[in-house]
Amino acid sequence: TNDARMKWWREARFGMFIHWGVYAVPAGTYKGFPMARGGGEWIMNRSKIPVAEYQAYAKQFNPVKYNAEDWVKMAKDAGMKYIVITAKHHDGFALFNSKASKWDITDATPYGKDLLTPLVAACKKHGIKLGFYYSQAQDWNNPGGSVARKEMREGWPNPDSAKVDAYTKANNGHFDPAQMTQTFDQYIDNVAVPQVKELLTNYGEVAVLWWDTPTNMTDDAATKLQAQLKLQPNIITNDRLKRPNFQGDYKTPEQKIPNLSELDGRDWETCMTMNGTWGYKSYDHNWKSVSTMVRNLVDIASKGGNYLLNVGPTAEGEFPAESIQSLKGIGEWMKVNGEA
Ligand code: JFZ
Repeated sequence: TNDARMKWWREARFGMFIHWGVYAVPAGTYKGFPMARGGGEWIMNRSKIPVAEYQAYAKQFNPVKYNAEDWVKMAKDAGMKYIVITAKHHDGFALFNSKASKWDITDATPYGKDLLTPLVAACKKHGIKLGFYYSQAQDWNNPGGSVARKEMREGWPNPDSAKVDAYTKANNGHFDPAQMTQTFDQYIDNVAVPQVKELLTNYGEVAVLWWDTPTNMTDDAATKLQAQLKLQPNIITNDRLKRPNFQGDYKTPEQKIPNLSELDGRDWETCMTMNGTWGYKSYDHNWKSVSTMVRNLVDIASKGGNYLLNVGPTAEGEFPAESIQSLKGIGEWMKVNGEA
């Protein structure tokens, strides 16, 4: 039953979100200009970086310091019970070896090795559940993927911004002709569905499928994606595949903790950043204190929700030092006050 499937998740209370990808290379700065606001993972869209130029960043994505077991231990020591990692974010880059696209870790980077495989092994070893975030609709590099219409504003500098804005308006958010050599339906059939199939086939048990931003999503495409979930009978999904017809198993208030009056009996998970960005930004020092994060966790747990707290690793494969410190601090509180 639903209750049996949801049992571990309802008891978990606390998980780690990981936003990791090629955007960790520019780390929030394009052509010398830092993004004025917004997550570092959005830099390609915000600054309208051409496809070829953005893909060149992958040549510098070489996370030789990545140690999946260290990451899992840090999560576990903080009291977290599960991890959700961006298998593919809106930039379309797959952290895994995908046959459906060459815009992946094995074909596009000097590192050349699947990044999910060691994480799967480490999670299994330490009893941590692992889920995959997959940007099903937005994909700024694989042709046919949708592109949220974000206008260029002050703070996302691009010398051609007026021209780029006009083009973007005329082309449903796309800012490079290379993004439009396939239709959205072709993207769904040729990239999204095969990649979701890969994720649900090649990595053992997948605890969560975390969809995001259903830009231009159709019921038809959502139905095709949802059908893949049969590959993992116990998988749990969030509510971002497509609204309103695909509700998933739980709601995802973002960066906010609901009031008691807003709770409607559905399961929910609040995701939050430790600073102001999801993907690594070299200059974001707006870190939340350990006591703020502990208070958030207690507030959320007391209302029956889960807290998914984000870390944005660097292109070398390390957690920011401040995140490591905070995880330790939360772990110390948990040792005294948490349940085993
Ligand atoms: C999305 C992404 O665009 C973002 O990069 C990050 O991955 C985040 C976790 O999810 O951003 C959203 C999605 C939903 C809302 C706001 C931002 N929302 O429902 O308010």
